[in-house]
Amino acid sequence: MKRSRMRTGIVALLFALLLAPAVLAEEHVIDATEWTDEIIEIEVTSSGLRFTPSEIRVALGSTVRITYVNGGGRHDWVLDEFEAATAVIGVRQSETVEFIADEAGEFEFYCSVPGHRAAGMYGKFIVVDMDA
Ligand SMILES: [Cu+2]
Repeated sequence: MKRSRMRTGIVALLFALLLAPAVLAEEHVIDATEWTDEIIEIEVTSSGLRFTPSEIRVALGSTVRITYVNGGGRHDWVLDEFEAATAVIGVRQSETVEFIADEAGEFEFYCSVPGHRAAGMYGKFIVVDMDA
């Protein structure tokens, strides 16, 4: 009895270990609110019509440098509220944009190629007022 329960536990643990990387890749969150570097440098990649990370958190007032590395297709990385946008680039190309996150709130970055945002090519950009 005891042994079979332990075996079930081990099988469950193995399953969790096997599944964990896939789940992390799907819902990758970067929380840079505690980063103390002068410039918050984050690499964003895409695979199909998905960005990774899909959620980025920074502290209000941060200087943010996003480097978008295109994993396939033709895409860009756009964040309207901070007037940040790369050009539409091809596979394995990259482009960097820099801006100051000077407004707190929850925003959405996306790909502006027609149909891509609607198909799920977007993510959350959250600016946290650490003094609030
Ligand atoms: Cu796109």
